[in-house]
Order: sequence, then structure tokens, then C-alpha cells
Amino acid sequence: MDISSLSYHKFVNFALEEAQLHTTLTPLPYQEKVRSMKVKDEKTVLHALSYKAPKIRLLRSLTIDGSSSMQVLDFAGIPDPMFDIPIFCANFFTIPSLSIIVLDLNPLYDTRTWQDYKEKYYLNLLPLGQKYAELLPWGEKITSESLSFFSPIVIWTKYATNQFKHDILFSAFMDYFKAWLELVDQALPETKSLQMLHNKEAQHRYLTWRAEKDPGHPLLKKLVGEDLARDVVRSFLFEGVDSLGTKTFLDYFPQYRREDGSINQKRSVIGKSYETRPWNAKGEFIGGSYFQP
Ligand code: BLA
Repeated sequence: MDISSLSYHKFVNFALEEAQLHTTLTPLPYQEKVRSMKVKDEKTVLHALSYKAPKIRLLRSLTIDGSSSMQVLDFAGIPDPMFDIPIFCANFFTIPSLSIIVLDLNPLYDTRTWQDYKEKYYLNLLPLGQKYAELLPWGEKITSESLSFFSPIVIWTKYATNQFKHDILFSAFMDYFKAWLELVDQALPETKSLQMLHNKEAQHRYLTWRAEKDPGHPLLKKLVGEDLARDVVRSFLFEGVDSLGTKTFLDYFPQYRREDGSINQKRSVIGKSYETRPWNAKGEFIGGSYFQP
């Protein structure tokens, strides 16, 4: 399959235009730096954008356009911690044989434990999740730790790359992004400073997880080298990991501590599980007992 036509640029263009209908985006300086980043192999182009807006601390996008060999999107919207709004997360990795897709409004608080948070944000969105549950079916076993960052409406799927699925994915991306913007529109600021601090720590924990364990990092390192990749990850993709809190990866995820005090490099210490979708149509968790990372 020639995938040069399956670029994710139109996804990004849609999101920025849609966001501008709801709010005012202010560009952040980092995008200039990444935009001019040299990539080791000549045919790959990285494109980075980042903005802030009222209620949104960071709206950023990284596309990797490898023409016919690879198309990647990493798009996220991270609210201001004054709000407990979920994090918009679109991570699409496409090569000619395969696409690996995560699209979700990632909860700040694990919905398997925090029933009230689940009801607040996801009850109304269950029909949206159902709309795509068959067209973009569950993508086989997954790193167990990741599941705690996913919501009952997560789209986790893998498919042999093709135009039909790409078009469905575009439709899902538009629907999910619009749903997220609605949540942002409706959100009211926390009235208790303690709750704001909880949101901040939950965001920091999320950013700390992804800055350490995101499956895209090895590829990014290969493309731009270790030092730049680290900078892109910590100062751009997961900006806030070094400023929103002071806890370390091992403070949040002590099960990764090795005997010599270093971080276990494995992505998962529990292993992969969840062969099928562990939430039912009512948004109830049906994946059995789970380890709370
Ligand atoms: C694979 N990406 C995956 C997988 C998940 C995610 C769940 C399947 C492997 C696994 O279970 O770990 C995505 N995981 C997430 C997300 C969260 C999470 C979004 O915990 C959020 C909390 N993917 C990208 C980018 C690249 C990329 C930018 O988003 C490349 C630059 C690549 N993802 C990529 C590759 C794989 C993958 C190559 C397969 C690697 C493997 O399975 O070992």
C-alpha cells in the first residue's frame, strides 16, 4: 500500500480550525525549534505545532511524514490544571503493512476507581464510543499499565493500513476532538485549591508516564538522535513534566525500581493483557481485577 496519500496533516488542519471556532490559540515558541529540526534520513519531515488557549495549557501536534514509508501523528490537548477536563490524545503510527492507533479523551483519574469522574465526563460520550467500537475494533493485548490512562471510550486498534480505515479514523478523530472542545467549553474552574493541586499532580503523573514509557520514543531517537529526542519529549511533547511537579517517575511508579535504584527499561512490568475490550457498552469495566499502577 502506498501510504504517501495517508498523511495526517488534514487531521491537524481540521483540529486547529475547529479549535479556533471555540477559542483563541496563541502560538508557543517551541514549535519554531522543532520545525527546523534536521532528520537523519533525508525523506522524513517532522512538523511541530504548539499553542496555548484559555483553559488549555498545551495544544500540540507532531507529525512525522516519511512519505511512502511512514506517517505518524502525535496530537494532544492538555487542559489548565484549574480544570479536571480529560486530556485529548491521538497517537497514530502508520507504515504500509500496519497502523497502530490510540484515540481517546484520557481521564485524569482512573475511571475504574473514580466512578464520579467517569460519570461526569464519559456517561454522555458512551454512544460516541459505541459508534466506532465495531469499525475500529479492539487492537489485541495491550501493556497493562497503559489501561489506567485510558477511558471507557478509548479507540485502541490495529489494522492493515488502508484508505477505508483511514477515512473512518478521520471521522472518529473529528468527532472525538469536537467532543473534547465541548468539554472545554462547558468546564468550570475548580473552586477548591486542593482540587486544583490534585489535577496538577494527576497531569504530572500522566506526563511523567508518557515522557518515560511512550512507545514512540525509540523511533524518535532513531530519527533525530538521543539528545534532540529527549528535548522533544520533555520540552515539547510532554512539556510540564519538568515543571508541574517534583515527583519522579519512580515516586509514581515504584514497581519499575530496579535493585540498583535505576528505572526498569521495560515498558511494562505487569506484561500485556486485555485480549478484548475490557469495558462494556454501559462503560462498566469488565476486565476483572487489576493492578493500580
Ligand atoms: C505501539 N502505542 C503502541 C501501543 C500503545 C501505544 C498502547 C501498543 C504497545 C503497547 O501496548 O505498549 C500508545 N500507550 C499509547 C498511548 C498511551 C500509552 C497513546 O500508554 C497513553 C497513555 N506511536 C506514537 C508515535 C510513534 C509511535 C509518535 O504515538 C512513533 C514516533 C510508534 N507505537 C509506535 C510503535 C509501536 C507503538 C512503533 C509498536 C511498538 C511495540 O509494540 O513495541
